[in-house]
Order: sequence, then structure tokens, then C-alpha cells
Amino acid sequence: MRIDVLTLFPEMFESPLGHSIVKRAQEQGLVEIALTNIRDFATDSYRKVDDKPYGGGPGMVMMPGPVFSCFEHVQFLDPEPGRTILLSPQGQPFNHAKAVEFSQVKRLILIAGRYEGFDERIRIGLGAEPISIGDYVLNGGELAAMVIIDAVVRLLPGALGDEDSAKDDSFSEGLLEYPQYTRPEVFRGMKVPDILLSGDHAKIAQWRRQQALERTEKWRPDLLDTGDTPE
Ligand code: 9D3
Repeated sequence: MRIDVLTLFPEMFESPLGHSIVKRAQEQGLVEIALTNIRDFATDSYRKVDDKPYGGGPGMVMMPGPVFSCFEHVQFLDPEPGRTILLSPQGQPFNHAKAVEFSQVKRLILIAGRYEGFDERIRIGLGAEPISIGDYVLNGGELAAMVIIDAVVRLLPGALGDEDSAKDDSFSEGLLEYPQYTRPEVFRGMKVPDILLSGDHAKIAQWRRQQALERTEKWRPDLLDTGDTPE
């Protein structure tokens, strides 16, 4: 898979992409991640990439010209179409299902913005899908792009050392995970549940399923609302 990121702050990506699973996936050739600075495609001597909104209003808007030229540049580097994602608070929410979909394409182009938003012709002209990572306000799309890269790359076959880990993940099951314990058996007066020390694997599996259900009901009841069959 090839992932292109179009951004005004390519340096922000260096540390997250240079560590752990994402770093190893790149070294293994499972993913190639290329950062391109949108400002390099500005056409005036101030390297301007934003301008005032038509119709008035606060803040500045990302101009279409530099983003289109930047997009055309990365399409020239690799013509594979794939999916183009516009990081935006107006987008559909990112979730596990979207991570799975994105992990199954050969090419992703992520466009991260600054300022109050993008000129609408960027979404329309580039066929870009707006995606949000949640209902809170960030200072730009870069962290959202990194969240998506992190979630997608760990789903690529071979990215995790242990092949089974990704499909065991919470959310792929639709439930929160059961509580985990490691040594010591007693820590500051808090004991590991006896069942986990019993060696009875059937009982342990049953206890874990029950725990997963209880904490999902308590903390994430929305995960249990399937939306069908009222009553
Ligand atoms: C929603 C606030 N907007 C109207 C006042 C202005 C605005 C603030 C911050 C517009 C864009 C941004 C920068 N945010 C993103 O680029 C962004 C984002 C986010 O803020 N929250 C969740 N997901 C995303 S994806 C991109």
C-alpha cells in the first residue's frame, strides 16, 4: 500500500511514523508513506495557501490551487487511484469499519488542512471523502491523518508480529475487552481475581465474556444498540 499525505506540516509526522509498528511496516515494505508539503505548490512569492472566505465570516480558507497542484503531483508520482480522504470536522466519523475498508486499498491520499476549512471545490474536484476522527475541535487535520494511518497500518497483513492480534481487537468484536492482569498476584492490596489463577480455561473464557458484556453495558451501551428489533 502507498499512503500520500498532503500537509502544511510534514515535520509533525516524523516521530509517529518513525516508531514502532508503523516504522516496522515501512521497513518491511508493507506500506510506503510519502509526505508532500502543500505550500511547495503555492504560486505567489509569499507562498500563500489560504484566503478570506467569499461571503464574509471569520478565519481563512484553504485555497484550491495549491491543493489541486499538490494532488496532481502525487498522482504523477503514482497514478494508482485508490481513495482520497479529506480530514475535516464535517466528515463522516472514522471507525473500525472504515479502517478495515481503507486497509484494503492499494493507495490512500490523505489531505490535512489548517485554517477554518477547505474551499468546497477541493472536495468536489478531487472526489475526496470528508472524514472526522470525533466530535471535538483540533487545530488541524494532521493528528487526524496520523490516527488514520496508525489504525490502517496495523491491519495490513504482516504488520503485527502475531497474526491473530488484529482480529482479537476490541471493536472488531463489537464489545469492549475483558480486564487484564499480570504479576504480581497482589498489588497494593488489590488481588488478581481467583478465577484467572484457577487454570480452568472454560471458566476463564466464560468469565471474560461476562466481564466484556458488563463493561460494554456500563461504559459503551451504544455499542450494544444494533438499531434493529425494537423491544
Ligand atoms: C468545527 C470548528 N470550525 C468552525 C468554527 C472551525 C474549524 C476548527 C478546526 C475547522 C477546522 C479545524 C481543524 N480540524 C481539522 O482539520 C480536523 C478535525 C477536527 O477538528 N476534529 C475531528 N476530526 C478532524 S479531521 C480534521
